[in-house]
Amino acid sequence: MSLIKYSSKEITCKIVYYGPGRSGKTTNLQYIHSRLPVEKKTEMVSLATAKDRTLFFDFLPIDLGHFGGFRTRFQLYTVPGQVYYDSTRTLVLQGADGVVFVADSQKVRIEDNLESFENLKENLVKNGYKIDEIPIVIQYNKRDLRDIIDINTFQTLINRDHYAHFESIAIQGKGVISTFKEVGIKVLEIVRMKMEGGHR
Ligand SMILES: Nc1nc2c(ncn2[C@@H]2O[C@H](COP(=O)(O)OP(=O)(O)OP(=O)(O)O)[C@@H](O)[C@H]2O)c(=O)[nH]1
Ligand SMILES: [Mg+2]
Repeated sequence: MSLIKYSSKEITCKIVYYGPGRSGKTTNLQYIHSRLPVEKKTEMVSLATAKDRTLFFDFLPIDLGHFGGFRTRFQLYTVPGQVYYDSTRTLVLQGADGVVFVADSQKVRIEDNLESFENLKENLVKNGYKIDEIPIVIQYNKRDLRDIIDINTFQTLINRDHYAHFESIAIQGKGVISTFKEVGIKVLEIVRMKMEGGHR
């Protein structure tokens, strides 16, 4: 849950990129990292296998400057998508303020996407969330490939709850920033409501 520190006027929010193995979660963070201005460049931490599969998580801290007089930071994480890392996914999801679900558009990956989206909901519940209280944004990635699922079909299969959705080609950076902005705005709206509600 977002950390609002009134004494030092700091806000920290956690955003988790979730989705099936190799859908492009790490690539999203790498692109965002590459676009950070020099003065805000931070280290991106990736705990990966030799084959570049995320083993535990990726972590990218971002300093957004000031928001309502508070120094605001986002912490971006990715989960490992491979099915057998479920306990790690549950752990990384803990305390998330927003989730980006990165789906792989290839037709052959449809089942993996559905399974991963169900797994996200299960793990949110395991962490004590109600599904409708956390912002979720869906990203349909790898739109550059052949044999991809058309967006309407995708929407019917995965996005029955009408979350905001974006098409992307993360390796080219397309759609990455718009996805991030959307989840960021939603997360900050909740922070603002909390602050106005005087939850301290
Ligand atoms: N063609 C294409 N390839 C992509 C795109 N986005 C990512 N990739 C490639 O897909 C592969 C997997 O990307 P990652 O970002 O490592 O995937 P991940 O979701 O972090 O995978 P795990 O860590 O195993 O869960 C890499 O080879 C990427 O370069 C895209 O939009 N189009
Ligand atoms: Mg990864």
